[in-house]
Amino acid sequence: MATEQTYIMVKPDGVQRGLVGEIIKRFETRGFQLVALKMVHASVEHLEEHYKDLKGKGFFPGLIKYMNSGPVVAMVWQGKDVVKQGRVLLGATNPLASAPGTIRGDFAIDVGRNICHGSDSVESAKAEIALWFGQDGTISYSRAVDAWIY
Ligand code: FUP
Repeated sequence: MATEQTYIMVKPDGVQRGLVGEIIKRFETRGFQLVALKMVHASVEHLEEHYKDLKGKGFFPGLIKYMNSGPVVAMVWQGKDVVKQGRVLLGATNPLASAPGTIRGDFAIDVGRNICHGSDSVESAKAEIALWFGQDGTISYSRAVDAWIY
């Protein structure tokens, strides 16, 4: 059983545009397992910690304001190579490079309104899961369907 985990988040524009179910569906139907989920209106401090690597970038204040503008859906997905595969499902950050068939390629045209976030490495996934779900943790459960996925 693959136990790699990634942090996936539907951003405020994804929630407002009614894309939560669509994004969950793409991870579920690919075969990944949902092991944590919550809706949260994150504080500025929490979002500054999440995006601390981008502090100093010109778009940082706007990014924090946008992310703080409404609730997000925070999730942890588990499965084989889920960190890299999650990024593939999301599509490229640059809208000009996000291919049709990916979430961003199908639903976003502006880098500042790109509807979803996914961890970019196993290390950052661990840090992001701890930041967003540290107090709650994730759920461990078996699925009969995994025998058909792996
Ligand atoms: P990603 O890992 O795909 O979320 O991309 P980054 O970590 O490089 O950027 C985080 C977020 O910053 C992006 F989702 C959108 C925002 N951003 C901008 O608003 N403008 C930019 O030029 C680059 C990123």
